[in-house]
Amino acid sequence: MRIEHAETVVTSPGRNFVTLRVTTEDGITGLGDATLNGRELAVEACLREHVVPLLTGRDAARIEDTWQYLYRGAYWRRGPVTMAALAAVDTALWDIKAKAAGMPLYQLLGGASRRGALAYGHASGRDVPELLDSVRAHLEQGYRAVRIQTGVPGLGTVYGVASSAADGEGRYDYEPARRAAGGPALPVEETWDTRAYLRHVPRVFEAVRHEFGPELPLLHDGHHRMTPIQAARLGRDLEPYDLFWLEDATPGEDQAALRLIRQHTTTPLAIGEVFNSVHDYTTLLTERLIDYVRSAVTHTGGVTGMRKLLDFAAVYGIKSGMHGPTDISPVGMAAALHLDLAVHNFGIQEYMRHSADTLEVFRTSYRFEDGLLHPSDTPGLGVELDTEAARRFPYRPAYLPVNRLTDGTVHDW
Ligand code: GCO
Ligand code: MG
Repeated sequence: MRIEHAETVVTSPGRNFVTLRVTTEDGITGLGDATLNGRELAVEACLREHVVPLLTGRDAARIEDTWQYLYRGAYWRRGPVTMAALAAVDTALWDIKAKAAGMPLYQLLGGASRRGALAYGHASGRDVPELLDSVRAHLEQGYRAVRIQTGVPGLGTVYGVASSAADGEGRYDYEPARRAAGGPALPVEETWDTRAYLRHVPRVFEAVRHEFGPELPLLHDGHHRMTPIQAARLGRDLEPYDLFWLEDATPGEDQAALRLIRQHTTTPLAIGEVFNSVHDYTTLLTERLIDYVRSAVTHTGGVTGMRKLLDFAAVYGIKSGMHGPTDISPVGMAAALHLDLAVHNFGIQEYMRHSADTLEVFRTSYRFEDGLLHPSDTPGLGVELDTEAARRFPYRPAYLPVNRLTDGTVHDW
């Protein structure tokens, strides 16, 4: 099963995606997601210029060897660009292996450990009434867990709040990567005030629990904006509302910060969507400072990298909560779902529905039923790329927002 060729496909059906397509001599194709929001072409160039030339003629079946060859062999390790490129190759090779075996990927990962993966959706509103409507709409769509984000009084647009109400098919326009209106493609700038946020959030959760009762799993994303002591206070203030998790309370690269938060609160903690390797987690896991790992297959060296991370987390009783916003392509989402179904330490899966245009380019087979996601029994990942459709949506530069404090200081986003 030699690799005959590999190519990158960049397409923008509503948002940008980078996909690697690997083809073997016997005509089997595999797909890998290499999308890095706002830095898409850096990964595309890394693949095209430095990685794809190494693939031709390699044995597609030797996945671990190829992973090590690209990881160790490059000398320059880790980092989001490198690890997204590696992820795309790795995921494509798993897709090929599973197609060659005539099995859905989860079977090669050990088979199903559960009926399906509990998914959470993104409920949001500019104010509390709008948020409550959004939670209701998510429950009607079948979600059995929801993330709660709202606007903050006195601030303008705030991270995680959809910019429009749901469309006719229940999809929300939640897209953080945008471009400022008019002029060149520059990031949108937002204004932030942590004290106003800390005063507001507990009231929001009080309203949601009052309306929907104690059972519904509720999540919240702090998006790296607090100091450790602020995060400790928020975690403590939210304890009466029994969160499923508080995510990214502080900037992720400071692992020791989580010690302080942990000392003060029993609110479960999740972190890791901006991490790209098991080595980013060593303190967090060995000291049991978190409850869920948030990495994505797409940004963590693929199925192989993610499996290594999840097995390490399992030793400490820590569960998965894989990153799954719409900037993870349907290929990356499918790869996550196969792991979700197979690993023992599954926790929850983030799931936002992709736009109709995206689903025209990426033909998926995964299903969302009764709050659970299933990757389907289609051999491989179960996603096909329609290259004709992809060509109709050319790349369009867009950036994640820049966040500033009210005095203009650049703050974490
Ligand atoms: C999440 C994330 C996303 C990220 C986005 C950046 O929890 O889903 O925080 O909304 O901001 O993926 O590209
Ligand atoms: Mg997040």
